[in-house]
Amino acid sequence: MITVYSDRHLLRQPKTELFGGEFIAPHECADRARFVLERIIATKLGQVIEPQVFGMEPISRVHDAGYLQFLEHVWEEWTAAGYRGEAVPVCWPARRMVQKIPTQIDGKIGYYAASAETSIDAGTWPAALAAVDVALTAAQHVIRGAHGAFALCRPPGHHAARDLYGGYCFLNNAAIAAQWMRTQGAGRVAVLDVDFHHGNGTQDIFYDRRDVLFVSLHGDPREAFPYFMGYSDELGVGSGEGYNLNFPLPRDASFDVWAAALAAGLRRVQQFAPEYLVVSLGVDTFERDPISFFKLSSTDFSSYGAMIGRLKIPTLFVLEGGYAVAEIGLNAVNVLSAFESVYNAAAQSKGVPIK
Ligand code: OKP
Ligand code: ZN
Repeated sequence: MITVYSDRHLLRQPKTELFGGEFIAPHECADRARFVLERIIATKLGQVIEPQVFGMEPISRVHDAGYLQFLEHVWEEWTAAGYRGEAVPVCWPARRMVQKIPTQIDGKIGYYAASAETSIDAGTWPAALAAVDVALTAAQHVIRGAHGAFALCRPPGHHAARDLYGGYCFLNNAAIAAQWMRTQGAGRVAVLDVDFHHGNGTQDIFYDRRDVLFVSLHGDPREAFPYFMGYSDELGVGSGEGYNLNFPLPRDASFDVWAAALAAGLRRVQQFAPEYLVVSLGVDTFERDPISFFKLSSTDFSSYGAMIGRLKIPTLFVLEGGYAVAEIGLNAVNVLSAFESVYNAAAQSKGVPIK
C-alpha cells in the first residue's frame, strides 16, 4: 500500500497543551508521525511518496470561509495583540449568548474554538494545509484504482467542524478527502471513524447529507471527549436522516464488544454500497493509550484491519489519533497490512487483478 507523507507536519510543534490546569507537552507531537513512518519503512508496507499541492478549493467545499480566514491569520493577530504565549481561547459564546463574530482576537478565537487544549502557533496553519494535501494525494491514488492508500498526516482532522477547531484538529483531512471524492464523481462515500474519540467534526460536516455516510465507534460521550456529541440518537437531519450512525461504547468495552460494534457499522457501510470508504484511523483505542480507555491489543488492530479488508471497498486510510507513541507505528501498520492481505486474497479468489 502506498503511503503519502510530508515533512511539513514538523511545522506543527506546539509547546503547550492545557491539561488538568497545567500547560504540558502536547500529546499530539511530531514523534507520532516519525514512528509511523519508521514502521512503514521497517515492514516494507510499500512506497512512501510526497503530496501534491491542491490549494484552497477542496478545503472551501467543507469549511466556512470566515473560519479559514481566522485560521490563516490568528497567529499574526495574536502576536499583534502583544501576547507572548501560544494562542489559547478563554471565553466562548455559551448557552443563550449571542453568536456574532467579535473583531478582537480573544473574542474571535473563542468563537471558532470548540476546546482549549489545542494551542496555536506560527506553524499551525501551513502544517494543517500540508496535512490536507497528504490526504488528497492519497485519495487520488484510490480514485485512480488503488485498493488502499494511507495518508500519514498530522495535525489530525476529525474534530474540526465546518467552523470549529479543537481536539488537536484544524482542517478535517478525512472529510475534505471524502468531499473531494464526491467532487471527482463518486456517487456515495462512507466515512468510518475508528479513533477512540467521536468524530464530531466529520459528523457536523455531513449531518444533513445522504451522499456521505458517517459511522463512528468511540468512548461514550458521557465519559469521553468531545463530551457534547456522539450519542446513538444522533441519526442525521433532513435528507441526511439515517446516514449518521454512532456507537458510543462503555469504559469496560472488550475487543469483542468493540468488534461487534464494528461489524454492525460495516454492515451499514455494505448496505450503503459506497464507491469509496474513508477510514479515520485513530489508534488511540490501544490498551496503553495515555488519554483513552479502550483495551485493544496490537493483534486486535490486525483483526479489525482484516474485517475492513473483507468489504473489498477501495479505502483511503487517514491517520487521526494515537498517543502511545512507541506503539503507534505497530498498531497503525497492523491495520493497513491486514487490510491489504485480506483484500488481495479476496481479489485473487475472484480473479480480480491486484493493484
Ligand atoms: C484527538 B483525537 C480530556 C481532555 C481532552 C483532547 C483529546 C483530543 C483527541 N481530559 N483532550 O481524536 O485523537
Ligand atoms: Zn482520538
